[in-house]
Amino acid sequence: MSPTTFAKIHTTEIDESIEEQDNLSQEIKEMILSLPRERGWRTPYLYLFQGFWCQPAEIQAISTFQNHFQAKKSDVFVATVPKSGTTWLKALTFAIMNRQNHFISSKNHPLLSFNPHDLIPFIEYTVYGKHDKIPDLSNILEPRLFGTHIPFDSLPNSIKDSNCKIVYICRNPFDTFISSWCFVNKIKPPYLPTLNLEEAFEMYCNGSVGFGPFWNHMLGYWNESKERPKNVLFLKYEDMKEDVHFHLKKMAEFFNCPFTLEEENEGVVENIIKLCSFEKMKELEINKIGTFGRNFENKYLFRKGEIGDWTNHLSPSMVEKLSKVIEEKLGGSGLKFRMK
Ligand code: PAP
Repeated sequence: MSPTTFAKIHTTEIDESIEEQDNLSQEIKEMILSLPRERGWRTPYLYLFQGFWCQPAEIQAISTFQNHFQAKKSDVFVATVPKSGTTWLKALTFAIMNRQNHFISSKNHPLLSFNPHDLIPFIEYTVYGKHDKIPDLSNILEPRLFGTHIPFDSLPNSIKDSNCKIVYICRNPFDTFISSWCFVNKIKPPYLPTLNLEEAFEMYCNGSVGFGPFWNHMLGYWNESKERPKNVLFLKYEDMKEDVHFHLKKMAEFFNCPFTLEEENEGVVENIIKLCSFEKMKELEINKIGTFGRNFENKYLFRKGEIGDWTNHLSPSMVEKLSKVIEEKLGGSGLKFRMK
């Protein structure tokens, strides 16, 4: 199907396609049909729900989550802009939080046989991803670890009012865009056309990308991290790449489980860094052949893992345009990125 054919789909066909989705409740179907929509990157449409763009199944899951989730003060959330280091941050968080049960140097460490997305499940795909069913979370061992791409404002009050911890990562928008564009072209369903770079770029700059606009996503967590630094830790991919040792210790302190001197002397910090490194994770069998979420291949989560790959893809006019968007939307916030 060509991009122009998408534009020509008649409204009644869209309505019918929503009606046919048996993973949506009637109430959600009706609500979705009233929302603004744009062409999606890897689905026919994205819908503007509570100020951010997402897919119908995500809207169903997020609504159930908002209506039913009860936070516990020991809960930990790994919150991210898609393609900004989620897999890495989940691996580091899991390794830090479970280091008493799973020794980092053990040959049986779960990170050697599971992808981080399986160890820290996504709220909107895994935990609440089954139609409108309310999952029983009472048997999960504490501290419970969850992942999410949901913007801060749309997290349930039960999380905002509790003392639980949210660790957030984002990445310079140039690299995030290229990483997203490459990923979507790998995992999109075969009936959708290849996502053209220029077209995807326009959508990204307009904010219409999953969980976007990216600036609102970042600012939501950025502002909250300033207000409640004990509850929201704001990290950047580039800072982590530059000094992962420092940030790993910062994370452990934030989670109230700092590394002891003994652990440091035994090399625990260094061993976590190695276990979760791009090179190590990319070479694991599970990450070469396994799948996650909706049958996406794990191998596509590990592409280059570099800062500045965008210089190989974007034209000078694209760089100028996105730089202007960044300046306009984030300029006054104090939030800055290393670009390469
Ligand atoms: P997700 O939102 O689909 O979960 P996410 O993990 O946030 O994806 O982002 C993937 C990016 O993180 C990829 O970047 P790239 O496309 O520019 O290469 C991926 O390579 C990078 N990445 C994955 N694991 C690691 C890691 N252990 N260390 C550093 N970067 C990583």
